[in-house]
Amino acid sequence: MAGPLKLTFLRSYTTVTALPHSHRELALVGRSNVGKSSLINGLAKRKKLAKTSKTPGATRLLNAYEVGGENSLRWLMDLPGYGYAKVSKAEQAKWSVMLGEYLEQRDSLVGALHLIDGAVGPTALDLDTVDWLREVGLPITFVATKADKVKSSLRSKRRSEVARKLGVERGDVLWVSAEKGTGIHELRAVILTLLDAT
Ligand SMILES: Nc1nc2c(ncn2[C@@H]2O[C@H](COP(=O)(O)OP(=O)(O)OP(=O)(O)O)[C@@H](O)[C@H]2O)c(=O)[nH]1
Ligand SMILES: [Mg+2]
Repeated sequence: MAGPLKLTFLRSYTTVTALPHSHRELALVGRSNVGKSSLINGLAKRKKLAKTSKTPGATRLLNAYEVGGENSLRWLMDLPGYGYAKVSKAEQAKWSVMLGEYLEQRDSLVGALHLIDGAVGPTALDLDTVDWLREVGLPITFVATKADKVKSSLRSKRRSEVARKLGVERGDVLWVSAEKGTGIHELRAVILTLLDAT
């Protein structure tokens, strides 16, 4: 079982070109409010490492967290969520350009952890994003969040449904709850393996 990840917040960046060198990097991708920042806190077992909020749009920049020791050059990136309707069109466009450039151009990026709200299931925008990530050729690890919000009687059916919509096998979606800690050990192990940090 993987214990809490040692995560250190490095800095926030506005553009991919401003990012310094890293060796291997993983990005948390997902709709605004899906639970990306909460997951960072859950992985580190710290409450206030990443800023979370009930109001979507809490994360507005590319936030770099170092995984493991100082200068491990293995990073986990907390990114702004997509699909937050309440910010202006201009602001949304700015974010999507920033995200797109980052995901397409970051050389050390080894994959995306694509978060899907387990209680809601994949939205049309999630599925568009999956298509786009597949086109870019970025390996995707699917993580269904907020597992605690799915009634236990519905869980099995929901797992199959979510996987089917994403076009993967049931076992290819990792179900987690940042609130209850479900699946977090497994996700830590997956992250360490992908970052070659074990
Ligand atoms: N029940 C439950 N709620 C959760 C869980 N994870 C996150 N939330 C709630 O979902 C809301 C959004 O969480 P964030 O972690 O801020 O979401 P985000 O994806 O970082 O959002 P943006 O920064 O806006 O893109 C908060 O109110 C969290 O408390 C979970 O595992 N279970
Ligand atoms: Mg956030």
